[in-house]
Amino acid sequence: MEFILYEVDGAVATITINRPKALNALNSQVLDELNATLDAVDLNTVRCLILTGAGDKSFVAGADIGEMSTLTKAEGEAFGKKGNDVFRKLEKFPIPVIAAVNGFALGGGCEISMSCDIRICSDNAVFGQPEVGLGITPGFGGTQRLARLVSPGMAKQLIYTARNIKAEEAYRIGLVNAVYPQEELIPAAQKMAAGIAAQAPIAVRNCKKAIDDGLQVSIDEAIVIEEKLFGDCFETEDQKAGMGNFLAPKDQKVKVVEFKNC
Ligand code: DAK
Repeated sequence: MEFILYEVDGAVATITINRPKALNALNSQVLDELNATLDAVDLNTVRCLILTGAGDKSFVAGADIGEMSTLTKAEGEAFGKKGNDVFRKLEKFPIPVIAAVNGFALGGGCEISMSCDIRICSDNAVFGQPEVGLGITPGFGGTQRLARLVSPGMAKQLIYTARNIKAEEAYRIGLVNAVYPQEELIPAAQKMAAGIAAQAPIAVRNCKKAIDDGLQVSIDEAIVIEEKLFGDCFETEDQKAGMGNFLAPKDQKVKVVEFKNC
């Protein structure tokens, strides 16, 4: 891999988009490598994923404008599909994905962060959808995910004006969950990921699925989705271990249940 770094530390894996000379802009090769990296994640051991960018200036400064500038209509569509397929894979990834946004998250950069379950950022982070200034609409789901994450009115304002916002404003409108000094961002992401990885993995996956699938349907249908995924947990050893530990006599309880992911 030329542009993707992949590291595993216990049950937490980190994917770093590593193209700092172009501020980690997404070209076709980055998208292909990201796709292959996601396919190769060992879901038997990895329970939470962190996505970040190399360096301390940029998470992802968007789709590669140089590559895009010469695309024909058909090539533009193919590029859009490639990106959307990877972003959707990330969004539907069975385990939680935390975006650790370490600088610019513009255009496709903002969009890829919104395909993750949780966003935290450094204090120098800048978010924005500048596409209308380039003569295009957001193409990797920005119009859809931003409106769902913040509000339609706020998303429309940001997208129509192409205005970039800093970390504090992103926090205020609910686009990110927390802001950290740059050097504390990755440790904070790792701590959060480890906290997630320590929980019963099947239950965590089912929570992700329940929230994501439930948001697409009516509340009545969503509750049925939750019921099903709740029920599924009762077939697992982890449910027996978790509840067994709660019910065990005080002197036999363990502080941390070691969930086996089965
Ligand atoms: N693409 C390619 N190269 C980029 C880049 C990008 N998006 N962003 C930065 N770079 C490169 C610069 O060209 C420069 O390269 P060299 O000149 O050194 O070779 C290097 O990174 C450093 O950038 P700067 O010199 O510009 O650094 P500054 O600190 O001065 O400025 C900046 C940082 C982030 C404010 C600035 O680089 C900037 O404005 N970058 C562009 C940000 C942007 O507009 N991003 C949105 C791109 S549009 C689609 C699907 C999706 C999309 C489109 C279509 N379809 C469905 C077909 C997505 C579109 C986008 O993401």
